[in-house]
Amino acid sequence: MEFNSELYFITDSTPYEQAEFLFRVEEALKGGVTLMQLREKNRTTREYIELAKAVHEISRRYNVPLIIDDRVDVMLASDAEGVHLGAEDMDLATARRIIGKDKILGATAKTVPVAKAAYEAGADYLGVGAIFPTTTKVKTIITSVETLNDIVNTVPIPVNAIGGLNPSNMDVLKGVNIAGVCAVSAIMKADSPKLAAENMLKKFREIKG
Ligand code: TZP
Ligand code: MG
Repeated sequence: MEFNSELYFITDSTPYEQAEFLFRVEEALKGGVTLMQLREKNRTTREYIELAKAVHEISRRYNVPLIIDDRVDVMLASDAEGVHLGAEDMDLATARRIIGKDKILGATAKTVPVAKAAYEAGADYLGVGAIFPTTTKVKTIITSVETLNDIVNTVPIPVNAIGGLNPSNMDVLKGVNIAGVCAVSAIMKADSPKLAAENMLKKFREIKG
């Protein structure tokens, strides 16, 4: 499936009531998010699927593909457009076999060998980071811009930078041929997720020249 990862918004519903969360998701979509991921770490399977269906109802109205973090079953159950898998999730080749060739398969990579292996196992895009320290709850390490650049120059699939990114620090990515940037807090926690998304996309397009 075709997708544009220029502005990849990753959600964090933890601080919000569901209505507020869904409102923020829709505002972000109005602001120009091109790809989004539902990322839930503390829900039951049933809750994760229900939330995925609710989010998918909104994202499809904006023609923005919805990626589900960690869980192939939740992706299939909500008919979302893709799934994002890391080192502790289902292996990519198995996931590809289950989801078929039309769904989007994303992977996390922090090193060149992992990036190469993910591409070879069938990943459609890579998320690389954290570029900056992040306040979002995540098990991660810092990935240098140099490693990001090496990964971009090694794999032929789109690569997105992630981790602590916002319009005021994205200049470090200038000259690196990334497909896009990912953001959780810069959009999710903004006073206006719509404005935050607009500013982030504008800044990304500026640094891409
Ligand atoms: N993977 C690496 S950093 C990160 C993930 C999921 C979190 C990014 O969140 P934020 O708030 O944009 O720093
Ligand atoms: Mg994961």
